[in-house]
Amino acid sequence: MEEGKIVKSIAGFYDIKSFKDHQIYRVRGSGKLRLLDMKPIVGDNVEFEKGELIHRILGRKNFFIRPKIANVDQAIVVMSLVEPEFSSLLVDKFLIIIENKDVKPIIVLTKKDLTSESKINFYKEQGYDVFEINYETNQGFDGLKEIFKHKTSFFVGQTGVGKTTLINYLANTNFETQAISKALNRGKHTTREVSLIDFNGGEIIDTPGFSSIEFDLTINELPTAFKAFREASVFCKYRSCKHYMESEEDCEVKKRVKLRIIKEERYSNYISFLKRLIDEPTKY
Ligand SMILES: Nc1nc2c(ncn2[C@@H]2O[C@H](COP(=O)(O)OP(=O)(O)O)[C@@H](O)[C@H]2O)c(=O)[nH]1
Ligand SMILES: [Mg+2]
Ligand SMILES: [Zn+2]
Repeated sequence: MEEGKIVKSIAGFYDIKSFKDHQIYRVRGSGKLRLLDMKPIVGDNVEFEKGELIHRILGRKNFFIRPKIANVDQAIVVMSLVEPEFSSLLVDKFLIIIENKDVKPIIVLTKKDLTSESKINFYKEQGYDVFEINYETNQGFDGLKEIFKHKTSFFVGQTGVGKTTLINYLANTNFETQAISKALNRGKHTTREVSLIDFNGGEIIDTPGFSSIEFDLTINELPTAFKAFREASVFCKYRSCKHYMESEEDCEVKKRVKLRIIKEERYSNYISFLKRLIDEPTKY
């Protein structure tokens, strides 16, 4: 028996990179695993037999439902300053999902060449690692390649923000970018094959065709999902404080919003997530 990491999943078969010889072996998922309702996913560390079967999935440190990936160290949240229009609500939606899983987020703001707008300080002030990149002037890239060292990273962001362009730039790959004009793409089959690519001593997870990640938070998780809220909520008077109702006195989150430690805009994004979960607890 050998151990390795699933780097690709193709219709019931898996490509596994052996920890021993670093070669790729194609194997099937075993029937036993199927009965256990444990489907191996890209990023899983597994016990396998060469050319045969996956026998066991080793412990997952985290996983995402859509795209299906496991054992992620960090998520690169890509957002354009323009085209498509910048949205702090969308960035916060990605951040709250990622931070709830204790995965480190890194924000990359693109299309600086098209605008004088800047959002770098907005996120720096909130304690994030953030890059605002300009391919025209080559500004904003300092230290960006280094963050990938020995880490498994994936990219998230809506279509058109420049995820593929960034991956190609960093990893010298040649994945197909998509001009915004959707008409050209109509009827075209878009691949959704998730795979791991070696990069800078770590791995980048390529998730083509995924423009979002599943909002899998419950209403009980939401109040402590943002790292900044999790830290504050320790000091809220009520243990299950949702940082929202009038009746929730001595709420540290509300206090920190007043003191501008937590940004007003972040708080109102939080309230809108909360309200949607209250209205439709099962469906975001
Ligand atoms: N002007 C400008 N265009 C960009 C930038 N990044 C990406 N693009 C363009 O935006 C479009 C979408 O990029 P793509 O990488 O396919 O976005 P994805 O859907 O997030 O993978 C393409 O036409 C890219 O050439 C940027 O920083 N500045
Ligand atoms: Mg793309
Ligand atoms: Zn509170």
